[in-house]
Amino acid sequence: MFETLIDQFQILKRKVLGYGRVTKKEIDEFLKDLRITLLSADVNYKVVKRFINDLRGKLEGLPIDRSIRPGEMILAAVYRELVEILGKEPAKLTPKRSPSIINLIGLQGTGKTTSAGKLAHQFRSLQPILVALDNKRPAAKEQLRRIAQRANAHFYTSDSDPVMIASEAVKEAERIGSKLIILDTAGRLHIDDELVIELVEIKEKLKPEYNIIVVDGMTGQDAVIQAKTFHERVGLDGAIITKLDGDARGGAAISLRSVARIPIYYIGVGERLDDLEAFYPDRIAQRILGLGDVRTLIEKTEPLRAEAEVVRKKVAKGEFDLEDLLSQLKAIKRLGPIRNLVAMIPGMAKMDVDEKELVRIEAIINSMTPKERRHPEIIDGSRKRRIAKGSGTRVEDINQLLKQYFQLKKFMKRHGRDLMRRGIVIR
Ligand SMILES: Nc1nc2c(ncn2[C@@H]2O[C@H](COP(=O)(O)OP(=O)(O)O)[C@@H](O)[C@H]2O)c(=O)[nH]1
Ligand SMILES: [Mg+2]
Repeated sequence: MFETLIDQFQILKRKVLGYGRVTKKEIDEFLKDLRITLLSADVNYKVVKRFINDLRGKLEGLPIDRSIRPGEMILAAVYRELVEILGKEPAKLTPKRSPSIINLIGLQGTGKTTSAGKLAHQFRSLQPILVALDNKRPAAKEQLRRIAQRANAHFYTSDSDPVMIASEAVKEAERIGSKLIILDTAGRLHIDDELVIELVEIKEKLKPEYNIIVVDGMTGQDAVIQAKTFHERVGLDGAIITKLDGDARGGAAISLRSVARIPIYYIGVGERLDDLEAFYPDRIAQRILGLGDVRTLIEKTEPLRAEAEVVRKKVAKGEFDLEDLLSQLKAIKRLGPIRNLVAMIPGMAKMDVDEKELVRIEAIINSMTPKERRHPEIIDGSRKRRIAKGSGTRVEDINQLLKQYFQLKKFMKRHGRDLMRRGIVIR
């Protein structure tokens, strides 16, 4: 499962972790690779488009810190976005009513009957009863009977029409003390009106607690379309995606949530009764990204992300002080966007190219007291001489830095918000 993505991400990761700094060029290149990776895993193209767009916005605002490689920040952002697209919080199937009814819906061969057995096994403490509603295919009923036997579950069927069989099963459940009724409905090769009418009727008469579509993950985008169509025509509470053990790409699992807009409860990963896994967006994202320690990465990057947001707002309003400027300057070596920005400011172009200049500015600011950094306007002649001495520079250098700072501040006050809106980020 997800082998295609896991392999591709290994390559992408190696590349991205090698980035010394991240400019628009690297971001563009990375997103292009990522796009191809997702498409080749059969992720729905609309989902890919949204994924890339959202991610671009986040990457352009990436916080910078010396202790974290830019590539790590990128991967953390990808991870967050992936969790988001997979549904963020895990959807839990928890039968509460007594008896509760789980109604399994889906086309033929998707794995309904198999999944019915898996659910019976999963919820064995509720003494489930499996109910065969497929009157068209006697073999289907026989298959469920055998699976019920294997799962040690009750079994019920009759020759009545499907809605009647289900109602009879409710009575049977009450009689034998079963707290969970699992309906294995008829499947078809295609979604047709007759099937939809039957399913809607079952829904209205029995009011199942969960109406769940079972789709075959190996059919990729077909599975996603089925979920969407059944949801539109019948109304669903969630999905089970089966046969993901056989699908190396896993595009259905990644797209379904955001295309069909229903949660994924479980994935089927084999033919045995216990080959059913709860669907945890964060664990899936971790599996795909191959980051065993993705949690550590997130813990490491999260505070930074929050802090960067604060600085970003300060800068945008032109409210930054020399302390902020210092941290921004430290980032310059790594970051492209600030170069672009700085180059636009009259008299600031020099700061862009000269790395030695950066070192000097750093030394100057380091020689200031915290109060001076926060309120550069208090720096008078004698303070300038002291700072120059402390940093091994000349008073002219101090004057020039302060002039640049006040210019930048004025500039940002006037244009900061606009620049941010246009996606030019200074940090
Ligand atoms: N590998 C694998 N096979 C599955 C899975 N779920 C179902 N199958 C197989 O898919 C086939 C069709 O399943 P079945 O439950 O009869 O589908 P139904 O027509 O929807 O009831 C059977 O051969 C199952 O053993 C799964 O998660 N993984
Ligand atoms: Mg079946």
